[in-house]
Amino acid sequence: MMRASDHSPLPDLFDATDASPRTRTELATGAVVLHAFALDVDVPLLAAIVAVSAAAPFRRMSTPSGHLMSVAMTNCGLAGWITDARGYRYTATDPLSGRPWPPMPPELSALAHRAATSAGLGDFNPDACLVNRYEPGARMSLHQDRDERELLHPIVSVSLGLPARFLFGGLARTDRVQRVTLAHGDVVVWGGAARLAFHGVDALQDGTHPLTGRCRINLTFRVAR
Ligand code: MD6
Ligand code: FE
Repeated sequence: MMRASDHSPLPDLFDATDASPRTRTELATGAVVLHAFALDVDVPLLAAIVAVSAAAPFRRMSTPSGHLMSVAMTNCGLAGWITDARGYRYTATDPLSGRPWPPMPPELSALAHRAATSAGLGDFNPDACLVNRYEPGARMSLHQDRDERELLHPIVSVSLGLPARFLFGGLARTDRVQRVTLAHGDVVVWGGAARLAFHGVDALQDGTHPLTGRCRINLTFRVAR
């Protein structure tokens, strides 16, 4: 007997022609996980990230309160997100080099645009891509993304490498938190009423991924300015 979990071509054909609930998880109104959406471009995405990090290396930044973040970061695009003693903000240049952040590789912006369209969140043209690298034990505490000028644009988030448990709460820090596993190739598109939802990432479990090794890479695309 054929089941949806068998590797027959039939389920994929259906996936291509309807918004199958099997391939999407709605976290809230305006926030959806597109499972495996980036799987067909994982190798070119990772190659582009290697090139970006050769020009603007991953580094651990300090929060305004002086804590070193466990996640290492870099950026590409016209604007890059940073944090230091002066606060959280977007800059046009990499403070390590004084040079502009590397341009956003077209395969990255194309994927982000395609994901926002697929989620029904419109014509998305990001100017910022924050690249997060998690090694085992690295985590991101509960936060809101509110450093962008216009909060009406969605955010597109791409997960590559080791899986992580993503925490998704509500508009108040104390609201109940849902946990969802983000696996290699999963894309979260989020905007509208959910744009200011609190969220975070549990400490990364140790493991080895065939493409990234012992880490998880997350890309978040935004319209920052
Ligand atoms: C991460 N993501 O998944 C961290 N923020 O590693 C985020 O902080 C995030 O995935 C806003 C929208 C989507 C996200
Ligand atoms: Fe965030």
